[in-house]
Amino acid sequence: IPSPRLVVGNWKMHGLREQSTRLARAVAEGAQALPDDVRLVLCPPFTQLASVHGIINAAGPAAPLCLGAQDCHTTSSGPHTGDISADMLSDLGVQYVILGHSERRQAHGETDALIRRKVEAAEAAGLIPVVCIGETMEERLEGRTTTVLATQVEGSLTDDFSGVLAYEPVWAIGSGSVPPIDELERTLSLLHGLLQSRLKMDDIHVPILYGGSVTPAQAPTIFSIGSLGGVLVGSASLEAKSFLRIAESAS
Ligand code: G2H
Repeated sequence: IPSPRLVVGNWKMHGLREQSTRLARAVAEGAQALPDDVRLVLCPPFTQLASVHGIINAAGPAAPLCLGAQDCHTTSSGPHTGDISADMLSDLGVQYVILGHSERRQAHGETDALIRRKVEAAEAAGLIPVVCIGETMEERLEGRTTTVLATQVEGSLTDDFSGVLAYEPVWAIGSGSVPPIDELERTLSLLHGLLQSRLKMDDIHVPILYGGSVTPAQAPTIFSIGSLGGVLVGSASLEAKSFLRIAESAS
């Protein structure tokens, strides 16, 4: 079992000040009781990063809490209206950044090549990229899952990638259904193999997370896969109790 296991909360575009503060405080309080081998990463929208950072700081260095963002630009500064760079995130105390989420691939036309440039920017700024990949329902039904994942691993990672890979089947996101556990197990070993052939390093340390409709009820089954590095949680991370229950089953 990879240690620590990561439980990443992707808040997406949710949370005004009061709600975000309340959520982060409740998670920080509950996190004190978590075992040592679990690490929580809170990824609020850009606007709430500073206040969530304050709450994580107040919890103290022993708390298993980190701050993450949901995207970054490919360059460190410049004439890019509305964009946020990895350096700006790092300057705010951010440690992780989600890149290539399927919602960005779909709504913003993000390609593997663009995501790879974002990964390079994140790495240069000292952030840990959490790169999302996953097949759509159409691709799955056509039996193209392996090819799609291989293309995404090939195109969106750097040669010496040492961040985190998140497998998020697009059809499972926000749908309430997760892949059958034996299928998920097979996909994880496929991904381990793809990483071995993609990365130009002898020693590969890339935790693989699962994301897509992770709930407290399903978490124990998902975490029963020994090689799983953690989970990426969307809607269930918006409620402290459910997020913490998921984290409890990671150990
Ligand atoms: C997948 C996941 C978090 P949810 O997007 O990245 O969201 O858990 O709501 O399916």
